[in-house]
Amino acid sequence: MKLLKDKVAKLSFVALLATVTASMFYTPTAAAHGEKSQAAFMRMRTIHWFDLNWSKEEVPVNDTMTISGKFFVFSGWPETVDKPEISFLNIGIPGPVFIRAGSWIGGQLVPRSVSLELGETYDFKVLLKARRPGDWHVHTMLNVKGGGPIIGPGKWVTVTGSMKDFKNPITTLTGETIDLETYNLDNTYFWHAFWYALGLAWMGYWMKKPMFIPRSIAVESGKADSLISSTDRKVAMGFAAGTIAIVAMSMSTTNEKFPVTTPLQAGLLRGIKSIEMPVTSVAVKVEDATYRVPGRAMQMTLTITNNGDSAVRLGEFNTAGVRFLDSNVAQDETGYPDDLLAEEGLTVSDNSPLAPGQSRTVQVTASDAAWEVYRLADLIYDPDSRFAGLLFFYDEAGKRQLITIDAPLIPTFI
Ligand SMILES: [Cu+2]
Repeated sequence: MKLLKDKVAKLSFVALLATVTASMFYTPTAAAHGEKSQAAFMRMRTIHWFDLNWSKEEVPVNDTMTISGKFFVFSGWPETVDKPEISFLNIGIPGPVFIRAGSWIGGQLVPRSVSLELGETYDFKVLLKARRPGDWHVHTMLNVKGGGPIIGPGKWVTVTGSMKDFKNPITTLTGETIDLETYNLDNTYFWHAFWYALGLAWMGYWMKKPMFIPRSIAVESGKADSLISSTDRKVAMGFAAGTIAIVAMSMSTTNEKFPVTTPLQAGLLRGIKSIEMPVTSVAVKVEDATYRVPGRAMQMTLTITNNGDSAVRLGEFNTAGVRFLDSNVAQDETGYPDDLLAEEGLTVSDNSPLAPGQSRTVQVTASDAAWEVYRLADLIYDPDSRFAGLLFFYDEAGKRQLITIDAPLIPTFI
């Protein structure tokens, strides 16, 4: 009987250990990386990312992929976020699992911060080169000085291969080709080790002799001078003169080895070209907009007027990176991230073609788990219950029009 008890005790201990160990190694996959926790109204009323395209979903180390698309700088920019006068086109990844080989806005290379204007739409492209194997959630992202990170949609991209093989060659203007991944590393290690060793040598020289109590007694009894001998003084001078000599010599040999160097290139890039957006012929008035708390949907009453010469239908509503589509009108062909794509998320009370010259008031419901998963429902906690988004209308020829809307978003409670 006792034997059995012992066995049970032992086994439960093992089970406990296993549980603890398992829980230590359990890391739930996060599908979003930062943006969910940001204020919903801020995500809806700053940068609208659209027409995004990730050129690949799987990339071997050293291969490149591009993320391209457009972003609209919302005109009703929140007060608490500085205007994007100094912004930087970034990419949201956990460290350099890719390197950014290039990034462009409006066709211009943007390695520095740029000035963007409210109400303008820009196209961008980022060229990424795979470095570290793994599954990475790659976000487009804009950093706004005085505002913080504005995180765009993220998509999972797999990097295969081995990081050992990663190369980052670059040819300098002096004609030398170097690998930025390892360039100058030995030199950095050498000089740091050298000066550290010199510091240790200085300490070692004094530490050979007793350090504290005998010296303290000598100082207190007025014999402090006896602690530093003439040899000590010579050694000190040797270290001082040697250090100055090594600094001067190594500085001049470095200048000989690298005769052409330039200062760090910096400074804001202004005059970034925005896209000339086509004149729209659809007018939309948001009569009211509500969302149920708790709930997974928002509702809008829209009065749509077609001033063009072709009948139009509403295909998409896009806010904070979540795309609600009416699958009868629009389908996604870009491999947009699943968790942000509501393929049949948009319901319009009457989405029959709206003839030219006609006006119609419709009930539009944008509904998907994403509304809750991406915590847009958390607008209830925000100090400004207003939303903004993009509406995409399609005419009979499939031509698309983009209309931006914004209005108060009023909660309704069950
Ligand atoms: Cu992410």
